[in-house]
Amino acid sequence: MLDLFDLPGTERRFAEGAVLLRGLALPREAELLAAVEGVTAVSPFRHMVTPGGFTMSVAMSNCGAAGWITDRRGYRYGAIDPETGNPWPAMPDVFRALAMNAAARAGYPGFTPDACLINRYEPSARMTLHQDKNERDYAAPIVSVSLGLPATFLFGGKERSDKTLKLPLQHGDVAVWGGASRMNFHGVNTVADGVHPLVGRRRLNLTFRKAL
Ligand code: MD3
Ligand code: FE
Repeated sequence: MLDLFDLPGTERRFAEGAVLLRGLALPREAELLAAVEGVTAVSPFRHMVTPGGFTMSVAMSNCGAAGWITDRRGYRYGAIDPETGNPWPAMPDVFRALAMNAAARAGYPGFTPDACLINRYEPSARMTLHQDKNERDYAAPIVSVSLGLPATFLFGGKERSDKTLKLPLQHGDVAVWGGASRMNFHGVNTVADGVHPLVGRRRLNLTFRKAL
């Protein structure tokens, strides 16, 4: 449902500590996409395996000092891309600048991300409800940037069984998750088929974290 609060340039605080900045990434869309291509040319997208043995439908890569990984041994952050054996690519300046600007607007002026997880959803991919618990410092917020195909984001509560708010996320939207919302369950509904004029047949999500 589109209303006045959902137009580009608006800011909506929809939960304690959670702020949605509609369209904040739009002025930098081309540079952001070029930076995703640069990172994933070095550390390609891959479908990781959960500790339970399931292959994720979302393909992932990382940049920054640390990257999020999962395999049969567990979930964790690491400095080395296990696929290449090399450090993750450096965080592009355009990534860091956007994340810091978004965090400052949302009330977190000192946020300096050291990890950026890049999620790629092709149509039919989804992310089931989970909490982000692998970061060392839960006082730091998480900043997320959505590019490409739209998706319905599910924002739950502190328990997996709590009811979820459905939030449509579009190309260019940025969200900041801190304070009381930092440990809420969240996920992404199955992405519907489509083609975005700039990004193609996929949704990209950048999540910036202070992991170390
Ligand atoms: C709310 N990614 O990578 S980003 C993830 O769209 C993840 O790819 C989703 O959840 C995506 O872990 C959602 C928005 C997000 C990220 C972290 C949160 C929302 C959050 C942490 C706490 C609460
Ligand atoms: Fe998450």
